[in-house]
Amino acid sequence: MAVRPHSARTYDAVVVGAGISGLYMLYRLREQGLNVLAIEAATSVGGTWYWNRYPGARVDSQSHVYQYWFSDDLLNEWSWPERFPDQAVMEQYLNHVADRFDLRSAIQFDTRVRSARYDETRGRWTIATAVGEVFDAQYAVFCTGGISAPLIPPIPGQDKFRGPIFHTARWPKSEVDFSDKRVGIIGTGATGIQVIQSVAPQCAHLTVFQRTPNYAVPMRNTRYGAEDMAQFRARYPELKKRVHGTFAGFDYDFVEKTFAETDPAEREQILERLWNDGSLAMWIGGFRDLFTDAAANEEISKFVRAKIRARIHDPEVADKLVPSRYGFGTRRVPLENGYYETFNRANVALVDLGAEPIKTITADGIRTSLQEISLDMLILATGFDTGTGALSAIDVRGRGDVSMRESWKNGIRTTMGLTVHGYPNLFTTMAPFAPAAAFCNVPTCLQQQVDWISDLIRYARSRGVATIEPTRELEDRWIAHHDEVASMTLIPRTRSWYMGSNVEGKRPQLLSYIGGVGAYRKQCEELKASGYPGFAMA
Ligand code: NA7
Repeated sequence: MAVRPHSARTYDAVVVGAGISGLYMLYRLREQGLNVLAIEAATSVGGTWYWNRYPGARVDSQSHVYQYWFSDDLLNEWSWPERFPDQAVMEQYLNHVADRFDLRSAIQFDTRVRSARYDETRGRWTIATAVGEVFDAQYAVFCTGGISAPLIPPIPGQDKFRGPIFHTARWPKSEVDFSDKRVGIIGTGATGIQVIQSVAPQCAHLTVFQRTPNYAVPMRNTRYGAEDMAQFRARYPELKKRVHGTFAGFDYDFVEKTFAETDPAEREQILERLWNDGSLAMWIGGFRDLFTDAAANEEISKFVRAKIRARIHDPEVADKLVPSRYGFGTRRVPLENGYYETFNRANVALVDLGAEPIKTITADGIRTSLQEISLDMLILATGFDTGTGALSAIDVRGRGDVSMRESWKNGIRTTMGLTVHGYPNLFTTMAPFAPAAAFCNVPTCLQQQVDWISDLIRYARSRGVATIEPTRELEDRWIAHHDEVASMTLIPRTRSWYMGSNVEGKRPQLLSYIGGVGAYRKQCEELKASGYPGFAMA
């Protein structure tokens, strides 16, 4: 007979992670009377906004939608200083939430979860940490983030380099001094762009190592005062509903007509308007056929390419920086502040890794196939093992001792990114096949996912149900639907973290659901309203 593990601390639920979704999950589960512990690897709350403290880190969503909606008091008392706040403000906000709702007392910090095993006889999870602590819980809820497992590129020689090497997602808390330093940055994604434009004016010399150029859109940031906040507060009741119904969880949505249906003069007008908005609306608030019609996508790409080219002085540098091999918006569109002008500076050099790949890191810098570049400091803005990385770092075993990480090597499986067949009473947020990070203003999706999971747990408990598990049929149906929607778009044609193709050996598969936040939510709500068909409850 299975017994409760020796010396285990017992909870109704263990939540792993204290970022945006972990904090909210803790709040919701505690609200319904559960005894909950949250376990967090960091020394404090914040998740993404705790770890990513590199220079220039800033949110690409407008602050008035990048927030929690569950408390009117919180909405009324918190004032955003800017349209696009920086990391420090985001971290302050999440700390404020943790304190305001007394969440910290239920979080064990500095603790990394190593394994989670389902005990079929008892219908409970045994969760063990890296230092051997053991927790026993009915529900295991993984709020481990979709963009949280940093990717260290397999470039040889990293141990030989004499200077410091920083990954942007493991940036030190103490200030890094760039003055008099020759800095190298590998990576030009959303993170690389922010760190490049911030470090260039502070250092002696910067070399940017670019594998793939990106289409970035100017961020038009503004300061907010009391009047702006009063206007937003008046709109909050409407906004909190609106964000759940749009394509990408923002307050804006696609324009009505497709690019193909719009005449050329009007297209130009719309594109200029979107460009001048200085936000992600240029991408997910414009023409919907950007994602599905190669001809429309090419025309919009041409518009963006011309905007970028006009800002770069040296035509040869422009040839390297302007993307030509894939369409605008088929990988994440970063926002930037003077990124392209950075390459007009005398102290900045661009190395095109397509023409001269990195051979090795040496004691003094980086050797490409054509040259040796001397560096004092190296920054890796090389991204993440997205979607699965954080979950696969934990040895999760469900019914029959089946390892999630092993079975996912043959193809990822989830039911709507919220639960997994074979893993009863296990829930996930920001996992593959829900509309997370790639196509969603993250807090919108995370709050919807947390609410749905919390409602399901409430439903089960109110009926005396001990275990909840999606059926294989429901999961198959969801995966088929997810794949079908993905195949109707241009996204799978481009190599990016969206497809997991930034990780060597990872099977390409669109990680985020692209059917739209509103459509996804509707399907979740229908399941809930009809008593969760497709879920085995015992
Ligand atoms: P991304 O978008 O995955 O960008 C990583 C960058 O690092 C990208 O330019 C990569 O080139 C480059 N990279 C990765 N590995 C290598 C190697 N081995 N050699 C050279 N260059 C490399 O990560 P970010 O952190 O910028 O952003 C992730 C998300 O976080 C972002 O989209 C936001 O939603 C928040 P590649 O493009 O793969 O050729």
